[in-house]
Amino acid sequence: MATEAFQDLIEISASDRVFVLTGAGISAESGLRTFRDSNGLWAGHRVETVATPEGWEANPELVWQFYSQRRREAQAGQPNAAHYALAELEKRIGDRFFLCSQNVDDLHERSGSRNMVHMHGELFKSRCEANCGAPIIEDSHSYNFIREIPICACGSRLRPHIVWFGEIPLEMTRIQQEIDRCSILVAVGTSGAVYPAASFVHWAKVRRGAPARTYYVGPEAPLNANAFTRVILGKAGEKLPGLFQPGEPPALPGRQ
Ligand code: BV8
Repeated sequence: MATEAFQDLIEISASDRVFVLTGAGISAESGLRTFRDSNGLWAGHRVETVATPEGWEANPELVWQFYSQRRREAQAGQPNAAHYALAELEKRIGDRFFLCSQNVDDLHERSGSRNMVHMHGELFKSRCEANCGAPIIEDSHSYNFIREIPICACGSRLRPHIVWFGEIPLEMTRIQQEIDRCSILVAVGTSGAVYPAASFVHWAKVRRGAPARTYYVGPEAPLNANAFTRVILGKAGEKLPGLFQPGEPPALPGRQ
């Protein structure tokens, strides 16, 4: 792992496929708290209390209040330069770009990202806890003043459409496929504390064919820093604009 800070440039050839993994750090400059910073999201809450199925069973009202607060913060936040830089890269390289976010906010979508998944769920969606078959509900209003748990048409409780600890992340088959075919993996703003997301950099190095080039962008080295080809130290909003250097696609035959 090299940590040159001088040459912050990721060259992308016309055949490179780019897999981007984002974590809470990419939304930090939008005013959303991360998890493990000192005044982080978990401040005042134990993970087990608000982000596990057991915590939900024990105190669903507290869990709904925790996610209502997260919704309010996310609604107040605006995408930052890092979100826009990824949306711009996607525009430039099209379907050779894939974004996997650990974040449950909607800042990537609001900045224009399209080819993406939320492996840990989405803040503004709720679902029937009994999986009765009712569709996942898009609810942009936050449950600000929850007094009773919202109820599904089948009579079961609605729960946040969030992947809690101990639950299986979403879209893992698609994620594995995209890692297998990427030649560049870029992780942005994630501490490498949570699995399986923290393993993606390892998967990208043992994929079929040549190991992918792997980069981390953030102000401090993540726990899995040694796995990256290069660690680019700095804030996402400062480093991502201008970081990617896509090569021009080959001119179509007959066109000059
Ligand atoms: C799974 C939704 C199996 C909630 C989240 C025992 C029992 C059961 C499971 C386990 C176990 N032991 C270990 C596990 C696995 C467990 C796990 O990893 N636990 C950890 C604590 C050890 N994982 C799971 O349970 C997962 N499920 O394993 O199922 C399986 C696996 C594969 C295939 C099939 C089945 C499910 C985990 C999902 C939990 N849900 N989120 C919610 O949001 O409320 S996790 C939550 O924390 C986030 O979503 C994120 O993914 C994760 C890590 O947070 P980060 O994004 O990294 O944020 P953090 O604060 O940590 O770091 C911020 C970083 O940003 C810092 O590095 C900082 O330097 C940087 N930064 C700050 N400012 C900036 C910046 N970077 C750039 N620019 C800036 N300006």
